[in-house]
Amino acid sequence: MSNVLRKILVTCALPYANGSIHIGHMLEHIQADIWVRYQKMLGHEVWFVSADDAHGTAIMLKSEHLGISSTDLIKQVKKEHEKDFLNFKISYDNYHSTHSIENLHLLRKTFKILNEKGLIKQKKIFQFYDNIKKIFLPDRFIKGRCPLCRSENQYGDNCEICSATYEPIDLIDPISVISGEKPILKNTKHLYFDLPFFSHMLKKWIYSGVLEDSVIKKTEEWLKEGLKSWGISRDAPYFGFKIPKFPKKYFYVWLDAPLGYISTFKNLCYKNKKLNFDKLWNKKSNYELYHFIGKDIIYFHTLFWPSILEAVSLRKPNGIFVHGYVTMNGIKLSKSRNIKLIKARDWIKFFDSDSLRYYYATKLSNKISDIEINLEDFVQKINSDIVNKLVNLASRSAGFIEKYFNGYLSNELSDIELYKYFINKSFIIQNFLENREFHSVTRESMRLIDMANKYINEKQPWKIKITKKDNKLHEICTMGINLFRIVMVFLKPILPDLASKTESFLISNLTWKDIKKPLLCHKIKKFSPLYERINSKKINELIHLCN
Ligand code: NOT
Ligand code: ZN
Repeated sequence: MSNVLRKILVTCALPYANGSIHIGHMLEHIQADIWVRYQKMLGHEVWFVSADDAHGTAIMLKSEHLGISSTDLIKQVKKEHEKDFLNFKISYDNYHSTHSIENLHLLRKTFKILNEKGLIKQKKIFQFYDNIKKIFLPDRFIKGRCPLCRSENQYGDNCEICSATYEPIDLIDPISVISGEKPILKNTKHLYFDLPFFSHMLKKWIYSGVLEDSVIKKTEEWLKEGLKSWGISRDAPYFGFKIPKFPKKYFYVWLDAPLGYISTFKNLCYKNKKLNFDKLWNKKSNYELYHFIGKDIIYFHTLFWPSILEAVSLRKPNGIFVHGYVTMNGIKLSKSRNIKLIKARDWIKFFDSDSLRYYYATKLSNKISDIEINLEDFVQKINSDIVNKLVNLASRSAGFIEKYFNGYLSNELSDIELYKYFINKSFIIQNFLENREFHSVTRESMRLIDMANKYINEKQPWKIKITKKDNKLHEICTMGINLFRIVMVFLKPILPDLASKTESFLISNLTWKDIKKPLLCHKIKKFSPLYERINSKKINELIHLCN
């Protein structure tokens, strides 16, 4: 690994401000946070930001339903989201909102440039309209049978059963989700962004090393089908930013949402005067930019987003890191379907944050395959890996250090070769962390911990009599503590709470550069349990609360 210090901006997709963060959302924030913590540990300059995605029909309807204003709703929701992320130790440097002054200015500026470059066209279209609620219906508010496979209950834009994409007009027996009535077709005028203009650029860009193969494949399919111009306006009533000189029309939420990445950084620049906005976003920037997203929004990030950036002459991302859906008992924890979801704030009442972070890490890779949560498996895995293996190694060694050696580690290790073997694993673990192969980090760490525990078992320290001349017991237990310390450095980005308790127990910080030198002749604290076993009874209590 080179010693060159990198400058990096990392984002997570912006959560909608119309509901709570559930543990399905949390996957992405945990995944990105592990990567960010790792980069920060190496000393790189990393900025980690996200924001609430605060506009759109869903938010407007939700606030109406609650009898409060949309601005009040998004304020409340933002507070709740921020608390959730704090609870799961997601280390955002800035968490902002797309309903912000920075985003409004940026949106207007962007729109002006797009207009001046002739990239915005007007079109008259027919669109589904709910004549009872007096509102044009977004694709997600129309349901019907899929025109291709005829599955029932499919949204107006795509079929979740056969993955077909289509126009709402193509749906068989369409129904308004808002009133439950059959919508009418009504004509209206809208603004369109000339996406096809960027086809050539995109066809090159997707091969520039930014995307994983499976994501390239998906994008290739869309490009092959041919791009269509993209509607960026919506009719009133809508909650969002108004379009200048286009009465009763609003910017579509999907135009101002990605701009939220930029405006959130802009807002961070106000808070941190050392940061320079242009240095990061100009085309020759030496900052790296990475977006963590779910596979449901690949389209927006591999087609629209690079095109908008190209149009306004800003830099493009260096990587788009896509994860799969979280499923529970095989069911997708989707953001829009109305199934019972476990909210982050409920989860945290029963389990600590490290446990979910660890469990997700054992399943995360850089592939877009789905991630299955099984609550029994979760409890079993945490107790087995963290309690029985990892923390056990520390506790069994620390007992002797405390009892016979006044809390001091010996001045030599019992097995230097084994110590070196562990240290030599740093390289491969760093590679796994860099490439987001977190499941391999946990697997390899547990393999090492098993080796360390086996070593202690074989040496049977409990059978050793201590004599003044013989340091064997002291050195074996010091060995145990030192091997624990190495693995805790590997796991620190995944387990921030356990890592900070470990640092206080060892009276030493967990850093990559320091582990090359073992902790010797060093006083450690009296051992107090670093992690509490989790109880499978809590699963039922949690499920009960969520129902
Ligand atoms: N609120 C959206 C979602 O799917 C994500 C917006 C991300 C911003 O939850 N995007 N871009 N491009
Ligand atoms: Zn279908």
